[in-house]
Amino acid sequence: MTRVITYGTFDLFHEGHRRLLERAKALGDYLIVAVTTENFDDARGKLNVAQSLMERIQNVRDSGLADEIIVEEYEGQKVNDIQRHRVDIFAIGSDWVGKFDYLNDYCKVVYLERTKGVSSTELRNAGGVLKVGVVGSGRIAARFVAEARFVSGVSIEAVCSRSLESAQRFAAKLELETAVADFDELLQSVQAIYIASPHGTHYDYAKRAIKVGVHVLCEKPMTLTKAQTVELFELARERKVVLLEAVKTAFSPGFQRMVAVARMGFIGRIRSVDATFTKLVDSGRELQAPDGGSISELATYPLLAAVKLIGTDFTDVHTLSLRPSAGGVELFSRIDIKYPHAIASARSGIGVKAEGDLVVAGEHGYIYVPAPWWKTEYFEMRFEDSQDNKRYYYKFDGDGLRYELAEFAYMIRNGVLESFKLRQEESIAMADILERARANPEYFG
Ligand code: C2G
Repeated sequence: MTRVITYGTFDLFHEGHRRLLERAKALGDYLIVAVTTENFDDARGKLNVAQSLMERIQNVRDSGLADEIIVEEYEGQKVNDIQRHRVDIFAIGSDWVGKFDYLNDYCKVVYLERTKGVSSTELRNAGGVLKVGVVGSGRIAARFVAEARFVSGVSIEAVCSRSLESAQRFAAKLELETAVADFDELLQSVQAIYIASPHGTHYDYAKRAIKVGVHVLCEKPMTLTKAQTVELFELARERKVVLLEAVKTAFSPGFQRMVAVARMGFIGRIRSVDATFTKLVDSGRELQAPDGGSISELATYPLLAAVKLIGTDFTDVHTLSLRPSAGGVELFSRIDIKYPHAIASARSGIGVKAEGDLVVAGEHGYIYVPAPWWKTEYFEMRFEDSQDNKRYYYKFDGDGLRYELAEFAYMIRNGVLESFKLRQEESIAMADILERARANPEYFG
C-alpha cells in the first residue's frame, strides 16, 4: 500500500485545493492531509486566514478525498509525520518547488502543478477568493506575486504589460493563468489590480480601473502630484472601491508598533524625525528624467515616517538636491519639512549611500530604528539614563509586500474604504510634499 501525505491551510476551499488533493490521492492508495494550525500559519508568515482550523478541517473532510486528517502545528513536523505515518510520497503544489527537496531523505517528494486561477463558481467558497491582476512585469511585480502566496483568500490570476511577450514570459514563470497587453481586457477578468508600472503611468491606470469598479493597490508614489492623488481618492469614494497606496512599511507590524510607542508619550512630545533611505542604482528608469530621481524613487519611505509620526499639518518644505549634471536627475536629496511644533528631515539617495536609520526625537527621549528601518524588526527607546532604555522586537516576513496585500484584501472583503494604517490624508500629504520637493529644489553638486 502506497501512503501519500500533503499539507496546507485549505482556507476558503477552492478548485485549486480540490485538484491538488485529487492528484495527490491518485499517487497512491491512502491519502493523509495535514491542515495547518493558526499558530503555525502565523509563525510561517501566512496572513489573512479567514476560516478557523475546525472549518478548514471540515473543508478537507467534505472533499471526500482524505483517508486521514492530521494537524500541522510546528516547524519540522513534516519529518516526524513521514516517519510516524510510514509515508512513501510527500506531495505539494508547484509553488513550493525546491522548498521541500530535503524530505527526499525520508520519502519521495512530488511537486504537482498548481492550478492557475481558481475562478470556478461551482464551489462553495470560490466567491470568497479575491481575483487580482498585476500591471507591469518588472522585478517588483514578480516579488509581489511570490509574496501573494502567503496571503490567504487571494489569487493572482493575470498580468498586463505593454509588451505581450514580456507579459507571457512573466505569466509562464510565475504560473499565472492570463497574460494580456490590453489593460481593459485585464480589468474585465479581475476584481482588483496591483499597479507596479512606471510612476508616470499610475494615475491613468488607477483612474480607468476605479471607473469600472475595480479596486486598486498602487505602488508608491501613487501619483506625482497632490491634485491627481486627491482626484483618485474622490473618484474611489464615489465608486465605492478601495484605493490604497502600496507603501509596504506602513502595513508592517513592527512599524505600526513603533509609531504607536512614539505617539504614546513615553519619549514626550515629538519634536524631530530624521529618516534616510538610499539604494544605489547604476542604470534604468530611475535615472531618467522627468520621472526618475531619488525623490520620486525613494522619498515616500522617509515621508511616511514624517506624516505618521508628526502629522499632515506641515507649513513649509525646503529641499536640497545633488544634481551633478544639469540635464540629469537628482541623485541625493534632503527634504526638510517644517511643522508648527516640529521638524522632519527626509533623505533619499540613488547615487549616494548613507546609513538607513530613523531617529524620532522627543522631549524626554528618542526612538532609534536601525537600518533598514523601513523593514522594522527592531527598535529601541532611549533616554538620558540608559538604564531606562527599552528594546522591542518584531517579525517582518519575506520582503514585506504581503502586508500591503493583506490589508488591501481585508479592506475589500469587509467593505472598508480607508485604512488607519495609511489614511488617505496621509497619502495626499506625501504627494503634496513630494510634488513641492521636486518642483523647487536648491541644487548643489
Ligand atoms: N494549490 C494549488 N493551486 C492553487 C492554490 C493552491 O495547487 N491555485 C495547492 C498548494 O500548492 C498546496 C495546497 O494546494 O499544495 C494547499 O494550499 P494552501 O492552503 O495555500 O496551503 P500552503 O500555504 O501551500 O501550505 O506546511 C504547509 C504547506 O507548506 C503548504
